[in-house]
Amino acid sequence: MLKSRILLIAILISCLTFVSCERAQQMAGPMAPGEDTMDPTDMTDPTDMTDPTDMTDPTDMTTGPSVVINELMADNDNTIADPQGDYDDWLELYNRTDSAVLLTGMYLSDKEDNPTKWAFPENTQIPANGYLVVWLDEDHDDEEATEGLHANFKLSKGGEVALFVDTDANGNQVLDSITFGEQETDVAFGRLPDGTGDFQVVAATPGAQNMAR
Ligand SMILES: [Ca+2]
Ligand SMILES: [Ca+2]
Ligand SMILES: [Ca+2]
Repeated sequence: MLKSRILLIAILISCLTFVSCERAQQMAGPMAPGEDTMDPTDMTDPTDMTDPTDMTDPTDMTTGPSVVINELMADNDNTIADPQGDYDDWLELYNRTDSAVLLTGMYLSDKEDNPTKWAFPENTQIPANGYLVVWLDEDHDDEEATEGLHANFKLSKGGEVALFVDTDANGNQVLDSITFGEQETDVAFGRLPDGTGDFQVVAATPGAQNMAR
């Protein structure tokens, strides 16, 4: 009688140990190659596993800037109006990460010799995996233009450069730049796919996922 009780207890303990080991393995989950095991957001955000950009090229998410220039239009005639109703040049940024990024202390410019031409207003944020459109219309001082972000330069239809710049103790750091040639009216130029692809002619999608034209 005592022997069978001891045996029963032994079986129970081994069962419990087995179950808790299984649990621990399940909770750890399968690791994608190259995934950062120390990143707490990977553990808490279940969407990480279904995001195709994470699966196809995880290295792009951990190297290079968090936010990149994603799309631009240098000659907007009737594609999209700004909040004041004007058809102006625009540029779209894309946040490649699963966290919101604060753009305080960062700049946009169209001049390599003046990379800090336009500063993002304090506390400007770009949401996780989100987009931010800046109107390049020189309406930065326009008292009517309170809605939307308005930079102090435009883009040339004939082609030029757009820079996205950060500043730190070492000076200015160009996070991303795109040099583009002559642009067609109402034709957007952007990365395909978002955030990582090469710039090419795309369907205009300001503030949304880039799409083939
Ligand atoms: Ca223009
Ligand atoms: Ca405007
Ligand atoms: Ca877009």
